[in-house]
Amino acid sequence: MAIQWFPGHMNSARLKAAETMAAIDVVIELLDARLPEASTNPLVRELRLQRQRPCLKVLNKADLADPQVTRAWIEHYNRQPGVRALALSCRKPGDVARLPTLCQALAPHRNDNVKPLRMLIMGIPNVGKSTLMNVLLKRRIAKVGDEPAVTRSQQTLQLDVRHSITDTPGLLWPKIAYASDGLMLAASNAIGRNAMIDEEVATFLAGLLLRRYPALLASRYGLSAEQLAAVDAVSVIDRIARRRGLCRRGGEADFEKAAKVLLQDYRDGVLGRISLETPATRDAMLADEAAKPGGAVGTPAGEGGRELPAATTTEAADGR
Ligand SMILES: Nc1nc2c(ncn2[C@@H]2O[C@H](COP(=O)(O)OP(=O)(O)OP(=O)(O)O)[C@@H](O)[C@H]2O)c(=O)[nH]1
Ligand SMILES: [Mg+2]
Repeated sequence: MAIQWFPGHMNSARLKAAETMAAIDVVIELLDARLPEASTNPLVRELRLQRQRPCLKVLNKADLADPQVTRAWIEHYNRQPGVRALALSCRKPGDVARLPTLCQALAPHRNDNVKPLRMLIMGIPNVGKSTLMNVLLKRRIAKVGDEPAVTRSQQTLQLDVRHSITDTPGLLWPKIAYASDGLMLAASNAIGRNAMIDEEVATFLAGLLLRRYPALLASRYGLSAEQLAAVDAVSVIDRIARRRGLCRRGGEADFEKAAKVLLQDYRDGVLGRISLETPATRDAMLADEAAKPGGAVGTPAGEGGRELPAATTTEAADGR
């Protein structure tokens, strides 16, 4: 089942963001470092290109992502003309504090009290936009929470006389083109609970972990490498249920509860540092999709294309 979630408040948030875009200087596009392309909202790109606003791509939650893969993503993005990217974690306030300077480089004309730099934070739900704003402000002004759609309206605050920052509600888009993107977004808690089926999302996640991070699965759930080598995604969840004593009446494994355990463990980062996609897996997915009968011709990972004002960039892939 294709995952889609575009509740009414997102449509009004999109219209409001389009309006605000006229009165800001730089977009801080927050992506999830564990799934940078799947968490890239085409609406954000469309809105900022309409107004020709420069953009800093920030791969947030880098503390949860595989550092080697994050490094590959940063190199990948920074190779593209007009794209500036860095990775960070809101858990490291020192890294976040560098953002105004990096944004300033993208809009060098906005650099005094008369023309303060106006930054707009945009991104998918639950990616850490409000947390980022609170860290920059060094105050808990915006409400945050580990669920999608916590912020429902825009809020602009003055960082100091030279900088203002606007937090926006998380935005998805009306049609997520690739099923695996919907599943990655759902696994990472960017999709409303009613728009997904935990068991389906957890089965996708288990399959991905089995292929890419079997050692992390083995150590978290006390399964041997041999056991894992012989099972599929569904049986991984079954085994988690049995290891954790999650049973229904009659002794049958409680698949639903075990699915929730796996999803929560991934979201909390207790499995270890995991990236759901790499530049190479992204390209392979797009090639597969394009080869399907009637399949869309995929754009390669990243946006490519336009020249934007040059900025100094830093590559803090570790994010811890
Ligand atoms: N591990 C980790 N967690 C983070 C980071 N940044 C934010 N979070 C957590 O992510 C969750 C969502 O944060 P919010 O700031 O509410 O996210 P948001 O993008 O404003 O979400 P919406 O308002 O729903 O669109 C919270 O539980 C934060 O503590 C980070 O860099 N690392
Ligand atoms: Mg928020």
